[in-house]
This record gives sequence, structure tokens and C-alpha cells, in this order.
Amino acid sequence: MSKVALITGITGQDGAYLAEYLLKKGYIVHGIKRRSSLFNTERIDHLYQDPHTENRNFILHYGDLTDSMNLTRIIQETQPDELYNLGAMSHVMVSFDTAEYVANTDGVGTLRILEAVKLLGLTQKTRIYQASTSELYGMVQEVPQSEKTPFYPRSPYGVAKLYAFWITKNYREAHGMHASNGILFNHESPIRGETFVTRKITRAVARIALGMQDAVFLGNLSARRDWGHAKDYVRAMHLILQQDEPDDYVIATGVTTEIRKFAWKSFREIGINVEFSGEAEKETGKIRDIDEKNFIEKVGEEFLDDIKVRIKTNPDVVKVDPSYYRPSEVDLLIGYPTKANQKLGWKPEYDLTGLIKDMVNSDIKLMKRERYLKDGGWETLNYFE
Ligand code: NAP
Ligand code: G4F
Repeated sequence: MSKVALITGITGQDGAYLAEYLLKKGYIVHGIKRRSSLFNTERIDHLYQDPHTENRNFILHYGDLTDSMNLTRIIQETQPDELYNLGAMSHVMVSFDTAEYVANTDGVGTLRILEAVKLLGLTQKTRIYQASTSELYGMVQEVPQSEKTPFYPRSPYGVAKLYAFWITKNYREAHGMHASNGILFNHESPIRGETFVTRKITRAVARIALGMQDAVFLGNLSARRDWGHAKDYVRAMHLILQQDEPDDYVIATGVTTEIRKFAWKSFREIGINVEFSGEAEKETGKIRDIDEKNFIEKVGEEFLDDIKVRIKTNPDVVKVDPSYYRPSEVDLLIGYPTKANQKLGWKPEYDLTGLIKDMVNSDIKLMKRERYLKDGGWETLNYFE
């Protein structure tokens, strides 16, 4: 018989990849989505099945992590074997402005899920994955960070997730639940939200190459992150719930990179060489030269002349805007994923170069579509199909 999974945050980056992964494995997948005034299901539209489909294996439910009764009812109706709690307000900077909401959703929301499973008598049936985060390490107490490194969160998001981490561990110890934390370091993809720094950069690289934008404004260019591909990380989530015993695992690549270097590599992917100079707010990234063959191959010959003119007049493509600086920053994250490597047999398939290639190339396609739709109307759409 097919296993049943319930995913909160199904409309997000990880929810979409995880749903696709579990469906391929033969699961029946239920997802909780929030009601929104516009469609918010773009990442999972390719999985949608209308309610009249026979033997439907992908089913969406309206819900919210702030609504206990709604969560309890959905868990009762779906009786999941595996519950992945991925729903959260996941933007660190935004959490400084919405701290109470984040405590409620990301922190107490996790408690609501655990308590519902306990109340419904599902503690022996339902295994729970909690989307924990490297933001718990914040002002890092050790380099690299492992499951044994003490936590020191630096944002309302990090603090809310700290509560979620400990309440998950507590329900495991107090009530014998199969509840595990995946302490995931940053993971990105072509469907990453546009305001996280990686996607903001790869999207801007595409728009600058296509003449749709002059420059990208960023905050702290010196912060370092351990970036992996979301496709690799959802495999780890699944593996964590397949273990006989619940536990907590660091999921990371073990490599850390500055934001500045991520930007440099992203431009480089399409043949644009950028050089950084200046300090703090005065720092800029300027186009130094272009590898024309690479640019033509990745972007298209028709866009080359424009960018060549630009280099002569205004070569600044990266600028600093201090309004993106965080009230308290996490300067360095680098994970030590040996436990996951050894116990789960998990290894990432993508390295940073592969991740950037995937993101930049996808954004070039998307932005071309946007540009042509804006300029030329519907008939040009075929050009991309
Ligand atoms: P994401 O793209 O921002 O997706 C978050 C999901 O949560 C969306 O589906 C969102 O719905 C939903 N959500 C937000 N508020 C909710 C609420 N009140 N009730 C129910 N659902 C709500 O995040 P992600 O990158 O996929 O990350 C998935 C999880 O892993 C999150 O918990 C995040 O904090 C955690 N995490 C992420 C990373 C990373 O690098 N990506 C690393 C460590 C941990 P809408 O679509 O309606 O907004
Ligand atoms: O891309 P970010 O916004 O991701 P951040 O803050 O590391 O959080 C992400 O990863 C966490 C795991 O460690 C998740 F738990 C969390 O949900 C989220 O997915 O920022 C990365 C770094 C920061 O140091 C930030 O200060 O990039 C720096 N940065 C520089 N300029 C910027 C910008 N960040 C954003 N979002 N936008 C900028 O313009």
C-alpha cells in the first residue's frame, strides 16, 4: 500500500521539490496551502490533479500553521505516515519586522503540529520532519558547525526556529515520537524565492545581460554561506524519516562562499567578468570584459552589442545599498555533514558551480520570456517553446 505524506509549506521551494520526489516514489501526497488572493501554486501547478481524477495521489488542503483546529482536522483526515513541517515565514530580514507573527508560525506552529499528532493518538504511526536551520548557529560558536555546536540565533526567525527545534526534541523524548530535526544549511534552486540573495543575483544577472536592468543592489557582500541545491536537500529530508530511530542531522556541503564570490561566479557563468573594488558602502562590481563566445552561447548574439556599449558608459553592475544590512548579521556558516554522510548515506550531487549554472540558465530563459511578452505580445511566445 502507498505511504501517505503530509507537507506543510507545499507551495514553497522545498515543498514543491519534496512533493515531486515523494510522488515519484509512489507516495500519496497531501499538502497544506494558504488561501491567497492570487494563485500561489506556481511551483506545484505541474503536479495538480483535479478533484475528479481517479486514484488521485496529490491533494491540496487549505490551512495555516497559526490555526490549530484546521491542522488537527487535516491530520485526522489524512492520517499521514510521514509529516514534513516545511511551512514558515522563512525570510530572515523580514522576521525583524514581523517578529510576533514569525514566533507564532515558525515556533508555535511546530508545537501545534506535534500536539495534534499526539492528541489524535498518532504518535506511533506518524513520523515528523521539522525544517530546522543553520540560522540556529547565528553567531557561530564553532567552525564548522555540527550537531554538537551550541546555538546562538541572531534574528527573530532564528529564535522562533530554536523553539521549534527544542519542542520537536522534547516531544521525541517525552512522548516517544519519531520526530526529527533536519538542520539544513542554505539551499537554493531555480525556484528559490526572488528576494533571497542567490536568486536575487541570478535573476539580476539574466536581466542585466538582456538589457532589462542596469545593476543589482545588495547588502553585506562579505557574509559567507554554505550553499547546496534544494533537490539534494529534499532527498535528505526523506532519508531522515526512513531511519529506525529519530534524530537530528546537519545537512550541508561543507564549503562556504562569500556573497561577492557568488555574484562573480554568476556573471562569469554567462561570460561576463566582474571586478570588485572599493570598501563597504562604496564597493562596486564593474564589468571588466566579456568572453563573447560564452555570452553568445548562453545569452544570444542579439544581446551582445548592447552589453558592449554598456561596458563603455556604465560598467557598474553590483552596488551596495546599506538598507539591506541586517540589524544583527550571521557572518559565516559552514556545515559539518559527516553524520548525515555516514548514517544516512547522503551526499549532495550538485556543487556550487552546478547550482549557479542551473539557476542562471533558468533565469535567462524566464527573463527572455518576460522580455518578449512585454515587448512583443503573444505570438513571440512560441519562440521559447
Ligand atoms: P519558502 O520557499 O519560503 O516556503 C515557505 C512555505 O511556507 C510556503 O509554502 C509558504 O506559503 C508557507 N507558509 C508561510 N507561512 C505559513 C503559515 N502561516 N501557515 C502555513 N504555511 C505557511 O521556504 P523554503 O526555502 O522552501 O524552506 C522550507 C522550510 O525550510 C522553511 O521552514 C524554512 O524556514 C526552512 N529552511 C530553509 C532553508 C533554505 O535555505 N531554503 C534552510 C533551512 C531551513 P506561501 O507560498 O503561501 O507563502
Ligand atoms: O539569501 P539570504 O536572505 O538567506 P539567509 O538569511 O541565510 O536565510 C536563508 O537560509 C537559512 C539557512 O541558513 C534559512 F533558514 C532561511 O529560511 C533562508 O532560507 O541571505 C544570505 C546572506 C545574508 O548574510 C545577507 O545579509 O546574504 C546577505 N545579503 C547581502 N545582500 C543579502 C543581500 N540577502 C538578501 N536577502 N538580499 C540582499 O540584497
